[in-house]
Amino acid sequence: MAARKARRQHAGAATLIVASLVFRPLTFAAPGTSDKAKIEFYTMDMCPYAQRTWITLEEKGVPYKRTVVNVRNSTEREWYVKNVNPLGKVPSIRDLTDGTVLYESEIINEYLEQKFADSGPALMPPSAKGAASVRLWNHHLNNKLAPAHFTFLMNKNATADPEKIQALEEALQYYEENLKGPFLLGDDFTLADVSALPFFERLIFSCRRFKDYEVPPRMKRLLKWLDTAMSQPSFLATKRPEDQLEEVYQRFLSVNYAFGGLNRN
Ligand SMILES: N[C@@H](CCC(=O)N[C@@H](CS)C(=O)NCC(=O)O)C(=O)O
Ligand SMILES: *[C@@H]1O[C@H](CO)[C@@H](O)[C@H](O)[C@H]1NC(C)=O
Ligand SMILES: *[C@@H]1O[C@H](CO)[C@@H](O)[C@H](O)[C@H]1NC(C)=O
Repeated sequence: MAARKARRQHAGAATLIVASLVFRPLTFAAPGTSDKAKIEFYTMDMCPYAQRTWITLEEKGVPYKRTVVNVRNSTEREWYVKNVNPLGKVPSIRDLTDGTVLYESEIINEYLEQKFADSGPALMPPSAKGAASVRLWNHHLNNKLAPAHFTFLMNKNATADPEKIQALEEALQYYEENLKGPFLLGDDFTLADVSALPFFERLIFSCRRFKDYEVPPRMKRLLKWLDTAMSQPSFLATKRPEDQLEEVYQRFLSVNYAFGGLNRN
């Protein structure tokens, strides 16, 4: 990690200029979009954060073009860090209508929601309370559920599994107790549902496949919400193939990947 950072810092300006001249990442026209794209969407196919933005673009019906970035390739990474996201992560967007460049999935999604307020359904409640509630759901997801899932999944000490499951179920119970139904905030599908779906997709798949674990049947409200939210066409359009999820998690498990190093992405 430190070595990679040092290498990045020592990459000279000349290298960066050359890289930015010679390298243009592959772009794909998304189905139904054309050269009228309003948003350039920088993504990696298996990234759950990028999938949040993908779902939002589908919901809003904004014409976009998809650019796949391989941040693990140093040439691509240097180009991307210099020209798009200084943090070197996906997702990012470039608003082709005015040149605005943004990163961080939740910030991007709120931007798309406001910028394209007249397009597609509203994904943020109009009240201050409702908007705060979306952000609180996301906070719980990022800080409790996602780390609890990953810690359980990566744990290889069977004696410790019960305590990992307990932490995971505490995080799941929060959904069971607080979701309004049919969606997290009530009648409307919001950015809280959008942020959560890619993570639940991975949680359900990976716990079943690698830990022989299912979301407990007693969490009836949670299971009902999952059933409803996962039928949303925007989610179905972005759903990841199970063989590819399997490959990603096999790779994480084989290198003891620790979710951004310190459970912080
Ligand atoms: N907080 C960020 C997290 C994004 C993130 O961690 N993306 C991962 C892929 S799933 C990434 O680009 N990692 C590359 C790296 O950290 O070098 C968000 O919400 O957008
Ligand atoms: C990294 O990306 C560049 C530009 O697309 C490509 O030419 C090169 O072969 C890639 N390197 C690796 C190791 O994949
Ligand atoms: C495995 O987990 C148990 C329960 O947390 C703990 O007491 C034990 O020290 C762990 N063993 C190893 C090898 O880490």
